[in-house]
Amino acid sequence: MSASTLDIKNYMEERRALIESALPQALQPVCRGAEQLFAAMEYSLMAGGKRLRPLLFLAALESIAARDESIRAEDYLPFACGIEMIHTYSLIHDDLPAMDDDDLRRGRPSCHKAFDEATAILAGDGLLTHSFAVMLSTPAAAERLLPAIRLVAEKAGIYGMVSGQVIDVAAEGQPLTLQQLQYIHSCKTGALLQAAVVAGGWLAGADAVMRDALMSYAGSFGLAFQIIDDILDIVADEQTLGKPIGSDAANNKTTYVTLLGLDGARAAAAAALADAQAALQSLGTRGELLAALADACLGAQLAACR
Ligand code: GRG
Repeated sequence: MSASTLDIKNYMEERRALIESALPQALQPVCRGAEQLFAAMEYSLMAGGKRLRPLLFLAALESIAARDESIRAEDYLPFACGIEMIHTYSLIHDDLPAMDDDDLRRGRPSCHKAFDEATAILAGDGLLTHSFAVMLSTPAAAERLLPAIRLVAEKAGIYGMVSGQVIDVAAEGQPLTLQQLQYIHSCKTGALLQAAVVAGGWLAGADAVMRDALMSYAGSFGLAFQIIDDILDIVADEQTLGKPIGSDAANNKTTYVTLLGLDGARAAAAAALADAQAALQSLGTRGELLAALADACLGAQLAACR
């Protein structure tokens, strides 16, 4: 294993540990009479996801901050946690019977199975709403914090994930072109990844050129991530994935694999990963951490897609 591989693994482990210890604090104190709601929020939030979005957020923050020692990852954990809370809410709602109707998530019963449907809906609502209070508690200057939060609100909401989900649900059972599929996923999955990365940039003082590079990196990262997710839905097993496999086919969904075949989907994922790396070029050495993260997260998964 090369030195740089070792470094990125250490980086990811250390940042993940920070995120894991900060997350439960975001749901304190418990509101009297709403113990079941808090239990459901904590159940889903602490179920052991990969913490990809907060990791990307911290990596972008630290990359742009470069040698500015006044920017320490520890101080930005509230923002990182808020992003993970939004992601977790989206998974809870996505699993509901009215949406994907999945019984398993992150290796255990989905929220509405472990609790009940009303509690799961409200746990999602609670995580989403409270995420903004948590992000606003980040000790950063308002001129950096507010645009970052606004970006998250737009990309997680009606100008990103929520609209992507609506279009996806409406398209169920209908054949889609590659272009339509890419549009849906750029909203549904890519937008929150973009928000995480570019918000990290905003908070570290990235200028417009840097933010463009980060946006483009995260867009391509999201595309590769989604194509790999489609491939894994076919080639992985339920235990590795922590959720049912074959759910795309069962839901009659057009995927990158149905449109391109397995080999074509692998090639498209590799091309998107290369685009993500290329987008970082204008950042020079500031792009190295994000490039290594893309390789560690996506390159490794892609290699496992055999
Ligand atoms: C309900 C508004 C609303 C939106 C839901 C993100 C989403 C939109 C649905 C998730 C459906 C899905 C399985 C999409 C594929 C890509 C994806 C987002 C996978 C889950 O993200 P990971 O792999 O999960 O980062 P962990 O559990 O590791 O955090």
